[in-house]
Amino acid sequence: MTDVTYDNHGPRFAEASPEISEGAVALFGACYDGTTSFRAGARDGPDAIRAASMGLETYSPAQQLDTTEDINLADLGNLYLTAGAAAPVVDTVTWATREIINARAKPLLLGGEHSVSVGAIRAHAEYYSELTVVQLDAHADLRDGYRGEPLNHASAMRRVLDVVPSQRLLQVGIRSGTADEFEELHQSGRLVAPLADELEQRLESSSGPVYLTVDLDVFDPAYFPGTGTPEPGGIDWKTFEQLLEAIVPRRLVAADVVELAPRLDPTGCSSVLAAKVVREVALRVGR
Ligand SMILES: [Mn+2]
Repeated sequence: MTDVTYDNHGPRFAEASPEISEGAVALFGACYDGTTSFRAGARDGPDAIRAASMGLETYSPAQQLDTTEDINLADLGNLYLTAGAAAPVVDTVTWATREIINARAKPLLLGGEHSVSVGAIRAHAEYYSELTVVQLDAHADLRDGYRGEPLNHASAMRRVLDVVPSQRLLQVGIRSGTADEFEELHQSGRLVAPLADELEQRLESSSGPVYLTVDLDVFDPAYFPGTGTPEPGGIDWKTFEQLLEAIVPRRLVAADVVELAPRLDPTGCSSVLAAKVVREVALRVGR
């Protein structure tokens, strides 16, 4: 195990504390986009989310909770990561996630591209034998490697399936993939329509903790153009709120929010949407 160290000199999310405490939601950034195949820039996601949080209320009318009053929110900063290959980056994310779990806090990882989620999910799968992973995403991410690299943003859920059984992965809102990927999605029963009722029902048939991975490209590019691989036909804000509400808060132990590439949206609205997603997810994880 290598030392996990953070760059914590930059701004923090909203009014989050720099110190981790028991029961806190612990934000941490993984500024990595080394395997991006189309348009890079997700490495800038975590700091753009923090910058956009400054213009956002800390109160959520939907959940009637405030990040400064109703939960303990910590922001540890961005992990120091090696440049280049994904494997050492993902290992570092695993080590950092273990440290947060051991501190009895709840990890909330900010990406970065989707491969960083694999690191956090691996740590949770070690810790919880009955972990269910809920993936909100436009893409199946089931390629068994891509361009010779087994750890890739397009293989994120294939690598999750190395550590989580198929029936404990729910793939919500998927609308892009190969014929093979869709055949597998249908045959495995992992594909869930982006409807709150359906997600709620599917979660009721399992027990145990839930890890939520939000690839922001699940949103329609009309609302969220600032991402590397946009895909028309996505969800809107209201649907996201309802999907989040379908996850019982006491089961939700951790989450990640990935794939904001802020420079691809010069209006800055994608960063604001991402920051609002982080606020809502943090409140759901932390309550
Ligand atoms: Mn995606």
